[in-house]
Amino acid sequence: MESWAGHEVPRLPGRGEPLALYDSARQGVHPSEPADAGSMYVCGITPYDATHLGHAATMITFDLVQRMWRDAGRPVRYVQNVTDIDDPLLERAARDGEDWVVLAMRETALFREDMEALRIIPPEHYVGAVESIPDIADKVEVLLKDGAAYRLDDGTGDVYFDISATPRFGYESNLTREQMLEIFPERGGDPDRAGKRDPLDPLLWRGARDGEPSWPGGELGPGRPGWHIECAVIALNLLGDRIDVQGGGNDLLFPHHEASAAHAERLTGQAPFAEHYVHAGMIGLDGEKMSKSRGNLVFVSRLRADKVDPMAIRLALISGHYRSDRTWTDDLLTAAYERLDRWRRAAAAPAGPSGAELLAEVRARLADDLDTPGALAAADRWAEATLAGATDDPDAPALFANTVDALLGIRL
Ligand code: 5CA
Ligand code: ZN
Repeated sequence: MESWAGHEVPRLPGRGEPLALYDSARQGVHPSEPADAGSMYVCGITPYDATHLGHAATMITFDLVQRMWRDAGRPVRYVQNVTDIDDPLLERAARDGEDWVVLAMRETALFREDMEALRIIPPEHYVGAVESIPDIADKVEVLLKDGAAYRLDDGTGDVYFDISATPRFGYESNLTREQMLEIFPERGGDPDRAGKRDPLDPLLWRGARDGEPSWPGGELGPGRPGWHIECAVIALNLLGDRIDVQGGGNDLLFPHHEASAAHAERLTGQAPFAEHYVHAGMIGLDGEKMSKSRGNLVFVSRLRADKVDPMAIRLALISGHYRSDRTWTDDLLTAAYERLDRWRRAAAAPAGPSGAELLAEVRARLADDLDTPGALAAADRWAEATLAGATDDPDAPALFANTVDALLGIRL
């Protein structure tokens, strides 16, 4: 499907630093130095209640990865999906008496607008689950034939993945089986479904039901894809057997990314599927995770309609570290406006302290697992000295503006 429009990213002098990122599987910060192009798959929206600030924060996080790789001279291959068919989307459409296709199209269009406003560099491929159904059905068939999947014998046509088909199940999330069993039903899993070999086996293909949309599945029979196989197949098809970064919010640590990795690894015979499994923290409101089910959502489009500067939204969201769960408050936005104002005045100054040093510092902070609070502090120090009248470097204000534009996505 259509992605969104990109924008010019200024080129910075010299070469950026190699990026190190926290990998959930290895539970540590490790270099992410793709030999050639950096490949990244990010789990995108299920198109309803978009774009809330949690979605925005996660998309900004992976936008920073892309910016760092580019700055280090690497081309980037970036794929993002839209889960434009799944139970939660159908449930929301039914609740509101709306056609699910119309709901998905409208919300995806809104998401694209918000991404553009937030200056998120678009993915090379923006791919819907629906358009991927033939490919997904093919891969489910392969798993069935390979003995890694099984069909329930209750006449539904539902197909499940057998988690014992991979010896590594659990390596990505590092959760105990007890923890997995607790989380699984909270995140779309069905541990109590009769006929499954293991309660944690994830759904690969849901056989057609009356009143539900379905697609021809070849030998599988009509139905629609499960959630995890969607992301595994889209990533494999467009990025190859092994990717550098599998990204999303930390609500996807389990079962989504664990199961996607298991599917991909069984299909390719190669492990790990991703070099880095990178998870952004949850954005909350009033102490609770911002989520569709809780309904405590702040929308980017609502803020934009209220004439809030998207750059202030972006700056507010990156003022905390991407990995920490954090709370959205009006104070955060006020502080972001004050910072933007100081930065804009400093960028318009005739001179400032060394621009090269500022650039090196911002690069170094971001290269260390996207330390945005550290990068913002460095920019603040430079702006403060500039506003206090430092005159060392007449080229520094322009370089400062280009640095925060190229690396942080903040256009002054
Ligand atoms: N379509 C699936 C992924 S394949 C999905 O999780 N959709 S979503 O609309 O629920 O979320 C879209 C992206 O935003 C995911 O990467 C998810 O992890 C992330 N996300 C959802 N809620 C939050 C939140 N409160 N804070 C930060 N990120 C969030
Ligand atoms: Zn996904």
